Amino acid sequence: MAVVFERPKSLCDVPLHYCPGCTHGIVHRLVAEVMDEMGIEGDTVGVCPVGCSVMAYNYFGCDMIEAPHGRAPAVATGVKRSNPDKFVFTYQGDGDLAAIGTAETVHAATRGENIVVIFINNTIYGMTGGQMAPTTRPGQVTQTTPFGRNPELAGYPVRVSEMLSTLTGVALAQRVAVDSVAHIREAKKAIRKAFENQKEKKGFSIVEVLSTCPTNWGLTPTDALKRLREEMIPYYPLGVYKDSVAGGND
Ligand SMILES: Cc1ncc(C[n+]2csc(CCOP(=O)(O)OP(=O)(O)O)c2C)c(N)n1
Ligand code: SF4
Repeated sequence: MAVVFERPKSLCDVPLHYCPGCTHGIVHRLVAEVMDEMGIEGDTVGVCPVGCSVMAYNYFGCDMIEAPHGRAPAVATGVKRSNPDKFVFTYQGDGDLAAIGTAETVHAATRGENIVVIFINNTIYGMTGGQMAPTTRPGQVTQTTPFGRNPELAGYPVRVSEMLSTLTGVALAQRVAVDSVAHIREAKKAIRKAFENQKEKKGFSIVEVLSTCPTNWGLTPTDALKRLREEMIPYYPLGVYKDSVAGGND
């Protein structure tokens, strides 16, 4: 019988610990499919964050390192510089990348480190119980903003792709989403492009993936996807913010 669907080789055959309906699993699969297609599983080092994806080292079949507290781009820098022939990627949530690790992210990007950053923006601190993240939208209810995020008190969200797109060292800054099959396909293309950029030594490539956290949003998986589509995408428009290869803003 023809096989029409199977687990990518680069994804370990173990149950994921993510909550039902969480889209971390979809993004894991896309990264693993790209590694399979490029045949690079044995030549890739992934760097994990703090946050719900802390245990991604149990799920990807390539070599993995854990980098606590937002330091993933710094660790990835060291790995890549000492092993320039390896593919190196980080996998980070918005608390890890855009709060605890803002400095590491911005400076790795501005140095043009030849790494891939997979950035999961679910607008909340998932692992620690749903506190406000830098990416929490104005008005969004979280554990620490029970009346909705008030920009007068908490400031405005960080738009990571837009911000990084202004930096010369960045080769690719693209925002995608995983709320529909069409968007998941686009997300995979962006991840593939980021890894191809690394192969061609183009510099820093970030793919921001708008994702769900049904548990801390207090929504069913279906309603979480609806929120992603109807509330998050209008606030965080999808698209390529910088593509130096295709004649971006440098
Ligand atoms: C400096 C510091 N502050 C707070 C924490 C606690 N902490 C661990 S994970 C996490 C939230 C991570 O959220 P995010 O990166 O958005 O990932 P998610 O769990 O949503 O996938 C926090 C606040 C920490 N580890 N270090
Ligand atoms: S808490 Fe949120 S981000 Fe974490 S696994 Fe559950 S649904 Fe996913």
